[in-house]
Amino acid sequence: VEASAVPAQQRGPWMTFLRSLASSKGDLSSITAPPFILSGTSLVEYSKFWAELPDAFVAPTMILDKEERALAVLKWFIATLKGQYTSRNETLGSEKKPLNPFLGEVFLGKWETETEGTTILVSEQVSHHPPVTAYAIYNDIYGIELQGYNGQKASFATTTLNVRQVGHAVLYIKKFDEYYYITLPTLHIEGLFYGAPYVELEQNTLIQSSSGYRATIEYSGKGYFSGKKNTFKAKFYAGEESAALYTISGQWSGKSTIMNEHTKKESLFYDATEHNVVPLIVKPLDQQADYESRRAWEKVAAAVQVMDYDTIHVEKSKIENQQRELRKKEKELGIKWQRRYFELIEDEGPLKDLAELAGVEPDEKVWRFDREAFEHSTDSKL
Ligand code: CLR
Repeated sequence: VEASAVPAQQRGPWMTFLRSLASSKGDLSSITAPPFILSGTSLVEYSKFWAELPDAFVAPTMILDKEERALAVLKWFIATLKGQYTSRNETLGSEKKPLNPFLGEVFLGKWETETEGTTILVSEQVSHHPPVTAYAIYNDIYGIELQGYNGQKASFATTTLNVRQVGHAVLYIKKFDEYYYITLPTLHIEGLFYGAPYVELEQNTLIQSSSGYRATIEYSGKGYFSGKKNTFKAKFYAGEESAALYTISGQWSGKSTIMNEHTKKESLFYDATEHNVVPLIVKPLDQQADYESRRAWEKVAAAVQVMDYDTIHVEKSKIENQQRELRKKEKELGIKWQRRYFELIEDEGPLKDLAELAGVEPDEKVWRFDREAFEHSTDSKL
């Protein structure tokens, strides 16, 4: 028997939790987990992982050659994966169960760097059942903007939790009036049995540019492409051509190389170990609105820190009851919850065409950022 990371007193609850996962129907938010696996961070914060490397985020805007530019977009995307999928293991020791955002919960922040200036993040929980987070990240100096939304559909098989991501991201580069449609990988959680969960990516991501360039990224865990974890193999194509111009492969949490399929020359593509994330600047709690994530969850997060299950439960229930009251009121008044900075619209613009170009079923309705609404609110004073 392998050593378990589950604290001795929590082994019973942990087994109960695993069994509850097995019988849950796709909605991870409704499951109660033992305290040692909880994190005090809400899922609405996870949108920040798209731009914790502001230099990689704005880099494509400075490249005039469209092929090189599309490669820079691919590089930025690869660079985001380490933060997205391994940062909890690095900072908290294992993957954890994030707090389940409430409807209308908002997470705001900015990155300030010398070269890139200000990059802004607006993330909002736009749906509770099923959970959906929408976000916008933009840098006006360089004229680049990422918008997206995502939800998760889970299923459980023996000791693995499979998570399919719903939604997509769209990167827009103003100077070239260019869009990149990005699909999200499927993932699974390993190590559950031993109480040391971690994410493995599977299947693929597609990045389709309005310029015609297209990248497909295939993921695998340990032992498929090589004996290493977090590996990927990307193919980079021009237009409808079926022969790849480049093949990029390696570890997204480590080194990857790029091979020019024409010259067969190989060189370093990206080394994740050489780049440090830039911390997001978030307003102090006392200056945040009560619907801002860290302020709203302050007491729960503090209780998670000290694994005080009773307080976690009491404080969580307060938020849940408040939400129930709000929904009840809305029902009585026959009104709907107003999203703060995003709206659900019919997808008729360039994105629909891009999705079709990429060969993915376009979503009928998509969450789009209402920048004007954000800028007219006090929340925009970051
Ligand atoms: C959210 C969107 C981000 C990428 C991302 C990374 C990790 C994922 C998370 C998403 C969704 C929630 C998630 C998490 C890993 C574990 C966690 C699937 C997709 C689940 C809810 C936790 C299960 C509980 C066990 C760890 C015990 O861009």
